[in-house]
Amino acid sequence: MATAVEKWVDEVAALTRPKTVYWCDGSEGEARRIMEMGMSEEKITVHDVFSELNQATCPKAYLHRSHPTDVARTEQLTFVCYPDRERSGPNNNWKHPKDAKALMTGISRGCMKGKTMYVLPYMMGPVDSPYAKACIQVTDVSYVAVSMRIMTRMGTHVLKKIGSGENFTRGLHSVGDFSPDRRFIMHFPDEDFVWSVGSGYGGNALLGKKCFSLRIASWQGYRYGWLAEHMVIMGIEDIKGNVRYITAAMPSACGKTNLAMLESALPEYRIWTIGDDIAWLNIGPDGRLYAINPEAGFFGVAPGTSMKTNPNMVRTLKAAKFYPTLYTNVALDRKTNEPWWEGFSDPDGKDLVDWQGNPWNPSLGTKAAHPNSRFTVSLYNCPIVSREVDNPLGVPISAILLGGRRSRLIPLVAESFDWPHGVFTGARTGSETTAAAAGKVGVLRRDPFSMLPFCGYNMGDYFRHWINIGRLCARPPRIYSVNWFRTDEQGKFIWPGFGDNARVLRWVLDRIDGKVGARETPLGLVPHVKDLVLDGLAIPEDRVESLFAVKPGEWDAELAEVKAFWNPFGRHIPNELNQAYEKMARALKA
Ligand code: SAT
Ligand code: MN
Repeated sequence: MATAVEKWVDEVAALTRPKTVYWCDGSEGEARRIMEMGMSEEKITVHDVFSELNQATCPKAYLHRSHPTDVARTEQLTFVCYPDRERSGPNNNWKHPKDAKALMTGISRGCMKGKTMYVLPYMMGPVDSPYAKACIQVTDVSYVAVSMRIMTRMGTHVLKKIGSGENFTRGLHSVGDFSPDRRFIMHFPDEDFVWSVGSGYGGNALLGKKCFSLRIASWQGYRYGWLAEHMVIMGIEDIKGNVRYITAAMPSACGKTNLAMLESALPEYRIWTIGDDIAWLNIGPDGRLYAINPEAGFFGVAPGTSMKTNPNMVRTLKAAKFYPTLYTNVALDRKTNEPWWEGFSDPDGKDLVDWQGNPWNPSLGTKAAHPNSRFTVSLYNCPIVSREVDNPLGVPISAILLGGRRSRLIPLVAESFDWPHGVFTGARTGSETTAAAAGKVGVLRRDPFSMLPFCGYNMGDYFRHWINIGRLCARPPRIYSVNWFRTDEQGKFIWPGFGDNARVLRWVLDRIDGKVGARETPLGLVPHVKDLVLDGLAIPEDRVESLFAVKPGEWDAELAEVKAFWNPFGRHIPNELNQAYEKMARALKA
């Protein structure tokens, strides 16, 4: 008798008509064969899907050039499909599941003709974790198949786990003809199903990532009492060997990866990385919140990554452990056959071609690497990977950081008065947009909990769910807002960021340990500057003070924007948030 997995794969093949159906076992030998195919038989426009990079200096590394119109997430083409429109909320594009399926069936008919359909069995989360989920994705692109091997725990063991049951998440992916007119990323949360056609880009195509582990999983979490979040998970070890764990939410391309593997400027602390993008948070038997990383790799932004900004990531990329490491849409030095991007090193003396393969030099005034160029590399390559990374129960969380990219208004760090106030802080967060999504860069938009593009249901209900989780936790973590991006009158960053962010983490731990006091502001509790360890930093004290300035006059527009953002959610916004809003507005006027 055919299993539910086999039946579904047959159904998909009957619709999409691939030349062959290939069931992946997740082994390295198989990945090598798929890479070979991507270097010989398959092309995207004029380029092979992969080309080999310098194996002496970049072991196991390959370059991928995407279709030039397919370089970032396309939020306008991303839908969640519930029978009831209100369920999806004003934060999502909506289609009725019936209409969405009719549309997708039309554009998927025969879309894999002449191609191989890869069947990928994978787990999101540590294989033996009660919180992990078994998934099956099909795809017609070698790049996606190999990326999924890096980003998830993939292998035949997952088929064994599913057995003849129906308890698995399905992902149907095809690049179609790459046409943006026939590109859709459709989510069916009630069926644990994602259907994506027309894009090979990370968040649109690696369906275990944003599509399942955030959009669909957030809906599962809402129903079953847990949280799926766009968060880093990291351990901070002090000089005595105590390790405390925190999570941190930040929008795409706002430094999550750099934070997750930060090299501490304070020698008495060291960091252990668990994840750089997604956290699943469950309430443990002791009433604390426990985090697992559903992923097994990093899909990080290349530009700006260097030995100075993120030495542990450079080491991760050079570690010759897990096969392979992929670079997507970076520039290439033809002299050395090494990848290159802005901020990595001096371009002088290199023979560079840009991300599309055209000769490039700085005088052209263009970017050599695409601003959203990426690397895909295993978590197990990371020299500071935490030994808890495969712990099936996850790690207990002491603090949650909520960040954004704000040149003004938002202080370097502020502690929330209590859990509901923390939820309010998350719900009012704004951030300046980045190249991680198609559209304009640098415009301020609300991005509550950095989840605006990823919350798979009505975000008002999501805020209420957050409030409830705090009630259900006997020992909830404290919540902090952070902002590394405040600028001065000249537009220069005031705070150095990167390894110096350890100074902020230290204050957070000192607060949790009751070692330091704080100053009350309308936004929350901020540090007395004397309590920040600033040795070795060449910033005058008044400049540090300016990171915490709350200038009431500046807040009128911000308050109005928060209201305007919340307004369409109507009765879904919990009362606690309206009360916290009024309280803050009053305090800012006083
Ligand atoms: O494109 S991804 O969604 O995978 C990465 C990101 O934008 O955070
Ligand atoms: Mn992300």
